[in-house]
Amino acid sequence: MLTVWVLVCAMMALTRAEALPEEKAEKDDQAAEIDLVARTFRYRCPRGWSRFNRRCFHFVPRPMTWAQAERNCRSMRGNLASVHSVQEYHKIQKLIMKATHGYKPTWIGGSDAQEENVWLWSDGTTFHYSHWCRGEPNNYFGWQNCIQINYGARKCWDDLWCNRHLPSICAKRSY
Ligand SMILES: [Ca+2]
Ligand SMILES: [Ca+2]
Repeated sequence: MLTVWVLVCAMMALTRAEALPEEKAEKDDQAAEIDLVARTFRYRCPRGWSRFNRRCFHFVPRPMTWAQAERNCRSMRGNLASVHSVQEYHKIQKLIMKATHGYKPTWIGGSDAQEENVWLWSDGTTFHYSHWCRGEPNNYFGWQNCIQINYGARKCWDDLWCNRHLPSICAKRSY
């Protein structure tokens, strides 16, 4: 008798599950969310991002203008990377080397577009560290307001025209 009752219950549950596909979708969403949380706590950065000094960094190979690159980072809840030490700079260079097998010129989040020679990071942090190449920033022809890294033989920083198309580095806080 008990067996029959269990069978009936199971069948009812099955029928119900079939009748309510939204409920199944909701369960799938929950499973995905649990999976995401598990992965987050394991890696502390989303997939494809590398952790360093409590931040996650991500190289974007597609060439874009500086503003497009910043907007693209924001769509992933980040900003173009700010850089605060030579260790961070080397970490970013390593990421680029790993992705491109070279030291490709790449946008980071510094610009002096608001006021000439007042450098600001797009993530709002203080601009205290820099790695300028000799003779840079030179604001060449008066319109160079965005920072490219890996410039020249010394792979240092240069101010460049913001409408040039370069790969970019995004950053956001790790969990
Ligand atoms: Ca400038
Ligand atoms: Ca320059």
